[in-house]
Amino acid sequence: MKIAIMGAGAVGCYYGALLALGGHEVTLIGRPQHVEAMNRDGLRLERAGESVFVPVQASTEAEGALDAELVLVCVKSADTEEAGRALRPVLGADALVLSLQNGVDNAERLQAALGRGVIPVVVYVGTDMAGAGHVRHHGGGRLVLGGHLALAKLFTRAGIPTEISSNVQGALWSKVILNCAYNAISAIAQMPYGRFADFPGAERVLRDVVDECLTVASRLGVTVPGDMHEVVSQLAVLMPEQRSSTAQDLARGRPTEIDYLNGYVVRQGEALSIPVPVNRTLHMLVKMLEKKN
Ligand code: KPL
Repeated sequence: MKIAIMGAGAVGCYYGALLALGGHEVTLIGRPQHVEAMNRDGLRLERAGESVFVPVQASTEAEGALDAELVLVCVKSADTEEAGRALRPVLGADALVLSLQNGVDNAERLQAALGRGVIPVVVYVGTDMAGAGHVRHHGGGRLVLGGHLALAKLFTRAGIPTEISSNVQGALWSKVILNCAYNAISAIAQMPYGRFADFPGAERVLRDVVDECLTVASRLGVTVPGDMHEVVSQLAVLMPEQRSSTAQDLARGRPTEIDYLNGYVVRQGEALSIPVPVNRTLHMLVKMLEKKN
């Protein structure tokens, strides 16, 4: 299948590599530095101590998605509308568009910018970019999506464990709660998840973040599946070497997605008059560090 991936960051490159290894014709659309490297050498995937160069196409332009049957949008949350506007004139009538992004409302925002339906996909993967066109995997990789059995099969066949959920909104909240718990702390401390547990008080802070988020979600009528305290403590076991995408963005002097993570929960909490002091503090500290950069 012809697949285009908008956003050649760590998430886009990781899934792009697996889909290309699974026999699909993959085009990654991203920044010139990554595009040049991928067109020259292929996309380098490092995982489980092995490194492979995967042949892919790469482009800096949305036109790279021409004729694509499937489009995975993996851009940062702040770039969702721009990606939608760029893709709109390019996509064929039958192209399926998926949002694989952090945050709760990207699929809706993308849908509005594109003028067509978008399937939200929840992504659980620990990755980073080790260099131009070079992605490293640190754990996880599971996707959760609503409905689409054929898509779930396509991903699973490419070695991407995929679950179907009848409660995608709950699944999106479950993921944003993980992000609220880990992203800011990992960014402020520039620390991998496996080291959180050593710090006295960290467990309590994580618990408070989760409780605040769950209160907001529940007042919005969202049922978050599973025991979120357990899910949060398991992430450090699943991805001990991972630093959050927020930590990676800050380290590179880039804007973070924090307004769509803890910042989103703070805005919802304010609108509902629910106190969210821990999320507010984490959000503010990351904004301060962003300004300092
Ligand atoms: O989504 C992530 C992120 O860093 O943004 C997790 C799953 C927390 C992995 O780092």
